[in-house]
Amino acid sequence: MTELIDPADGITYDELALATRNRGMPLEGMRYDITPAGMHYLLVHWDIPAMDASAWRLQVGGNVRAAVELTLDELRARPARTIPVTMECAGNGRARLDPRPVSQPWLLEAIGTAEWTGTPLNGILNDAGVEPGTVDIVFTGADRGIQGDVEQDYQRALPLEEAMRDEVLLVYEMNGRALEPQHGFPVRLIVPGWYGMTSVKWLTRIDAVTEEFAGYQHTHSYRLSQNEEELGEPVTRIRVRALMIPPGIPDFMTRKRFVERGTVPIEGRAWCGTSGIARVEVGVDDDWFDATLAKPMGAWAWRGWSCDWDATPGEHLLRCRATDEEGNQQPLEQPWNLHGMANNLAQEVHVTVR
Ligand SMILES: Nc1nc2c(c(=O)[nH]1)N[C@H]1C(S)=C(S)[C@@H](COP(=O)(O)O)O[C@H]1N2
Ligand SMILES: [Mo]
Repeated sequence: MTELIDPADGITYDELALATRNRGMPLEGMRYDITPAGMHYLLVHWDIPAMDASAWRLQVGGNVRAAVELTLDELRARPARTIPVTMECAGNGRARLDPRPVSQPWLLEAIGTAEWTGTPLNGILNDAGVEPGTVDIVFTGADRGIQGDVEQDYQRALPLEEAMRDEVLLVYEMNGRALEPQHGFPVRLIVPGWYGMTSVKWLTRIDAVTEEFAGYQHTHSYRLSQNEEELGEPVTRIRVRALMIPPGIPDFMTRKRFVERGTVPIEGRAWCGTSGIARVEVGVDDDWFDATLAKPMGAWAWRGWSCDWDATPGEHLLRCRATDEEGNQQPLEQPWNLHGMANNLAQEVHVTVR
């Protein structure tokens, strides 16, 4: 059962405990093309497992011609690729829902862009020889815990054709350094374009399976459902979203913003897991105008945008919304689903101009 809370009742102790373990990226971190590792958002369902790099082995098996076992040195000796990837947690924005599903109470900060270095998964799958009849590739992490009364290893799967994409990597470096413990040391999966739950950390096993994987993190979680009875569509790729760096200076307690009248530069980032960014608009109260898009940093990374705002004294509501190349646009009204997933409501920033 997903517990739902009236926002008027405030944040619960359980949510606070999750929020203090799982940090968000302060939005001013969007000033960096590549998020410093210590600023990248973090989501750990249970505990960070103890990993010993010299004892670590990756087992590749299931419906394959020849099972493969790799040490860290063997993995690192394989062809390497480095790509910038924007990752977002599927629960980003959950804390604004009414009623609110009790889970990690993200506002907007469950994002980050790192340069990930690793070896393409398809090379390893080809070495093992995925047999006909394979439907899904299942990834197992070393962490174990209980969710919804079910004790489980952290497991997520990808359809075979998604797993074979060239940009799906088994990574051992983030921003040019060995992964930190909380980000999946020694090796994690990175699936560009998909919400973060797919990028399994502390990877230990990869299995080819002949039936659609029905683990807890697929059937009970990461679904877009309206109630407990409905299974709902699975959560897959990241929906289009833009965020701005809140301008001016904040109030410590309320985070409300204060700027001086005149020209105020506004900048931010926009990203989408299914296509490119076609447009970013900035809203001042109810007037919307186009921002200028910066050059893309890569197919899987966020894109910078900026504009100037002629700020007039008084209270203003700033918003931004992106549109992707397929015409999908962020909503201005809050949609709702039971687990608070794949939310991409346009950001709202309240500013006082002095
Ligand atoms: N093994 C394992 N992998 C995991 C998780 C986890 O709890 N255990 N959390 C997932 C979720 S929900 C997200 S959003 C991303 C977060 O990656 P990060 O903490 O490196 O930002 O990791 C994913 N991979
Ligand atoms: Mo997540």
